[in-house]
Amino acid sequence: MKERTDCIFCRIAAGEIGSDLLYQDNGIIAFRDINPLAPTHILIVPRKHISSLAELSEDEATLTGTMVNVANCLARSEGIVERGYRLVINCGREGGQGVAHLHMHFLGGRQLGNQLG
Ligand code: DGP
Repeated sequence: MKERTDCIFCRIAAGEIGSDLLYQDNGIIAFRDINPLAPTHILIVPRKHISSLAELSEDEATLTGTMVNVANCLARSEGIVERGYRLVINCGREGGQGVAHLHMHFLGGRQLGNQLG
């Protein structure tokens, strides 16, 4: 799969940059966030370079469901499936997206606040 040499998540997916990898298959990788906002903070990332949710084509939309499946598996392996967790996808500048490669945040392990915005 062609990765972007200027994209940090493509480089992590290619194994060029180390990460605390928790899951990988042909399409998805998951690794711990370098700047965790909760005891469990994992990034679920498609290997394919898609710059944001807004760039996801109709054909690729099922990828988000696959990412949710990975999140549910991680919730079990992290032992927090009963306590609960939160999935977040930031999209674009006003959506708070910093890294221009589609990713889902998996947050858990503490009581998360009610405020979303
Ligand atoms: P966002 O703001 O939604 O684009 O979140 C990007 C997240 O990516 C942010 O929480 C920090 C994380 N991150 C950035 N660079 C790296 C890295 O090199 N390694 C890891 N593990 N996480 C990173």
